[in-house]
Amino acid sequence: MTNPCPRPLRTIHMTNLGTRAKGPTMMAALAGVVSAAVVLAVAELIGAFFTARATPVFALGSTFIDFTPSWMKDFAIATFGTNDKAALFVGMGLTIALLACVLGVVAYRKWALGVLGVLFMGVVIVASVLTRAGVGPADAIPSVVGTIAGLVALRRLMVPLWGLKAWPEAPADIAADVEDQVGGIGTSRRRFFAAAGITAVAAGIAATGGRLLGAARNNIAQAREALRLPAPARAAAAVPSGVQSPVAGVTSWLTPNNEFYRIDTALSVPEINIDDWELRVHGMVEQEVTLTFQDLLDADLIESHVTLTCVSNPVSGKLVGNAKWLGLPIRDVLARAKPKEGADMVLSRSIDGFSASTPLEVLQDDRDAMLAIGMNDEPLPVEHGFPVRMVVPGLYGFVSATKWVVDLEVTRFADSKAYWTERGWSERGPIKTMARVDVPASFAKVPAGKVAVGGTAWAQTRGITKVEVQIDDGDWVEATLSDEASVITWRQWSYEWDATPGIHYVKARATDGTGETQTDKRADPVPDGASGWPSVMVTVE
Ligand SMILES: Nc1nc2c(c(=O)[nH]1)N[C@H]1C(S)=C(S)[C@@H](COP(=O)(O)O)O[C@H]1N2
Ligand SMILES: [Mo]
Repeated sequence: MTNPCPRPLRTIHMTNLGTRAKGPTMMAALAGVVSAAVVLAVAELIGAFFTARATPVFALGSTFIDFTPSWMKDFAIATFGTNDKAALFVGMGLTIALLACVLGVVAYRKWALGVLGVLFMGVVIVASVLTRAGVGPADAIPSVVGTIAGLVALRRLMVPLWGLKAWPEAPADIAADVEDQVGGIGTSRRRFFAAAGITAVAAGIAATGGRLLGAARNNIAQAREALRLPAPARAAAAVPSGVQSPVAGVTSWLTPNNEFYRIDTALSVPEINIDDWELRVHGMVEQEVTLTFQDLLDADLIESHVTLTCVSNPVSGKLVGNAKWLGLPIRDVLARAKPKEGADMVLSRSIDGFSASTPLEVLQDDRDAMLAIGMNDEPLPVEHGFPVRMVVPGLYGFVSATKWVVDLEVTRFADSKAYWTERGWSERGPIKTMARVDVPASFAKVPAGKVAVGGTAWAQTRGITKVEVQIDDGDWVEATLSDEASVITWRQWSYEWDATPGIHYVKARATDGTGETQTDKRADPVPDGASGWPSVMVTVE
């Protein structure tokens, strides 16, 4: 007996009608996400043969950073701290996934429109790659190939989905052979999920492979390990034995490389082969000069302890560190280039597009501004600018300490603006006199009686001549200064506090070599550095 409408068919048909809108749409969205993963993974794989900055993930991330308003950057740094880059990648990943979902659904409903959408995304990716500094037109290849691969993947995933769509809308077929159709829809689903799964795994393998291959090919870490630094023509002045505060817990006077703060706009650390590195000195000069890394190795290098400070460092902050640098005095390079009359600034550029404006005279005076290749007796760590960076005593890093430096343009403040100046920060950045209380830590609980207080203070190029401590609203009392190595390094201090039970505030302030005492006027880091007295709350029990 043939039943014109067997129950299994109705059930399946109804189920399918119910999920027709939702099921395939969700699957189309998934197809979009998998295809986006293919775009990025294939670009990553092929990108292994190009500069790391040519991969879409880093290019998009960097473009995003460039367009982020500074309040949002400040918010991100305040909220996520040094995880701000991780937060950016997560945010970017979610945005890309969302867009990919939409594109998947669009492609499912109207293939041509989906293709247009994917191509548009491809153009956006290529544009963001090509606007990175130091990339050539060929660096678009990974993104272009990635986009094509993504389109192919999307097409392959759509075919079984369209099969699904056709089923409920093809009653003639159903009537013809119910069993087959039931098998058909199951096969379509299975085919889709199998294809999606295989594609996702392949994308994962391609991305991982790309990473490994890229790392192996550009083995900058290995080149760095193999590099032997020359002895300096002028060694660093001997460091007095008493530079370290006797108070346990005060920051180490010499900051180890792996504890040195790191601030930069680079999402992927630029990878520069020492054989490829060149520094061009040009602009308002009598004589253009080009230096190779070998030129630096062969030159008369100097060694000097210099404390670097970030303009973004809040009062009591940790974005400051002290290291021994080895490098070529920039004044020697400028002496060869012979700046022309009227020039008052050097715009230094890194390979990744960062730039800093440094007053010309600061690079010519005797403060030992240098093109550094060594940090604490090692080649520069990659994230601190390998192979060459600038180190300029007395100025915040954003206007002086260009890492991965490749270009010095002698110019005028009136004619050129540096990276952060274009984003609302000042064009010059002398370091403000600042004291920091390291011990006791903020919110510490200490027993009543003698409590060791200590910290550090800096006023590079002026030096620290006095640090005072104030408990609550008491009198300012002079702390004991540790030995001074030089006016361009920080200076530590200590103080013995007779602590009574209760909640207390320990404040500090420094006086620099010009006799000026650190201002109590609170200022935010923007535009030219934070000011105010550090204050630590301590519970004495
Ligand atoms: N190429 C490049 N150099 C850069 C930066 C950057 O973003 N890119 N940041 C500057 C800033 S703001 C500071 S404070 C110092 C920090 O140097 P460090 O990371 O070695 O501590 O580097 C400077 N040099
Ligand atoms: Mo900075």
